Amino acid sequence: MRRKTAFSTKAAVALLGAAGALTLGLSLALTGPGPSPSTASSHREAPLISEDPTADNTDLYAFRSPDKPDTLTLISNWIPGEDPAAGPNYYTFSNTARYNIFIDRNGDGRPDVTWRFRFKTATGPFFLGNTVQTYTVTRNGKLVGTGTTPPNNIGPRQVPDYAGAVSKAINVLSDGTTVFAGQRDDPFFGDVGAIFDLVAFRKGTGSEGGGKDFLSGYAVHTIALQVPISQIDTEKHTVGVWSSTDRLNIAVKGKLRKGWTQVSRLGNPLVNEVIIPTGLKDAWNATTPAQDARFEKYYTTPILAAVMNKLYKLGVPETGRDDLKAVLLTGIPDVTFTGATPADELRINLSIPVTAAEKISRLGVLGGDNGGFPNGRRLADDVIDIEEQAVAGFLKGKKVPLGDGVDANDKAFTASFPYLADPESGFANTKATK
Ligand SMILES: [Ca+2]
Ligand SMILES: [Ca+2]
Ligand SMILES: [Ca+2]
Repeated sequence: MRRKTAFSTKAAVALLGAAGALTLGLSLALTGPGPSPSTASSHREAPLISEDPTADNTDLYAFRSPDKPDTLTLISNWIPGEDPAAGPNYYTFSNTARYNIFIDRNGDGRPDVTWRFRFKTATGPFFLGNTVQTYTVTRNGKLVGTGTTPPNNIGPRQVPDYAGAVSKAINVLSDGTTVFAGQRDDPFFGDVGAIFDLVAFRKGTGSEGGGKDFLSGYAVHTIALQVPISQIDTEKHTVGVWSSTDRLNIAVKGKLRKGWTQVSRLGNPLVNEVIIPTGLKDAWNATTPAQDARFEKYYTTPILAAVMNKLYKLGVPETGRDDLKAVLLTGIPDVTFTGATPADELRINLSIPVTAAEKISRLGVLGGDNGGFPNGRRLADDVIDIEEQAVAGFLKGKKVPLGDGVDANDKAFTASFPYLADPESGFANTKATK
């Protein structure tokens, strides 16, 4: 689902008319330039990766840790739409993939720090799949530690103390980085159900609540890192982050490729869904940020802007969108700018302090809160609303209160690493209505 994001949004925008009286939704899925419903469901943002969910990045977060502001927390999630009750072979990381998290410190779109994870699963008991996995972590090719995931939250008989199992799974690598890997509640939130019903007429939808969180009750697999800022800081203080997944010896367009091939990547949320045309989505997943110049025109002439105008006559600027290029490819001037090289990275200025709790805006920089997206991304940042409003021209002075009506995650985040909520238990089966 995702966003790379949660739902492939190509989707979806719920609009609240400027006057506040009329609520509308729209689905790009049924319009000319967007993907067709058959090639993109609510859980997959590009045709190829939709067939390989364990390699599918869903969301990436980067923020100064509120309880330890001298560290940067990086959270990368994989495997969209995990139903915690889906046994007996429950969701786990793939044992045949490489999971990567990158930091670019000099703005060239190439990694300067790379953490790489490989997982192993022992055979499970009885007829059940084993959800406890061991893993190795390398940093720039050198082994920096090993770890064990907690089990998935299958139910109280298998895992009586889930929070305790999670605490035990947190450990510190030899490079000083704190690490956690395992199942968590999906922190992404959005009203995908209404969006894909074409016309989202839920009462109050828009940027004023009233939406239904499609991702409620679903889990993801998380890799979380907490890195001392002193290790990665730079003169300009801004670094760029992205994550990716590689597969070994796979066929690409019917041809066997020897060695590792990147099959998924994620920097800023929703880029592959909203910005990249359907025919190029698989190619985008296979390229690196250093190669993003080839996609620049889709940022400066966004398809979504044209669709907003076609359906709702909003007068959104359709061309010359240097504002979107800055936010997503080179950084915001004087805040997260990293140079002329266009690269889809989640940029964060490490000198900007953690926002005080009472001043946090879910709209981040658009809400006057520079501690949030697109200066990094916090778990509670409402990136659907932010990106819809940004595409509509917020940074060019055209402020339309767009949103999907879901303003927060279904579960509260925790106050310490890894911050994500426990997944619902499979036994609780929260999505069943009877
Ligand atoms: Ca670099
Ligand atoms: Ca959730
Ligand atoms: Ca929202």
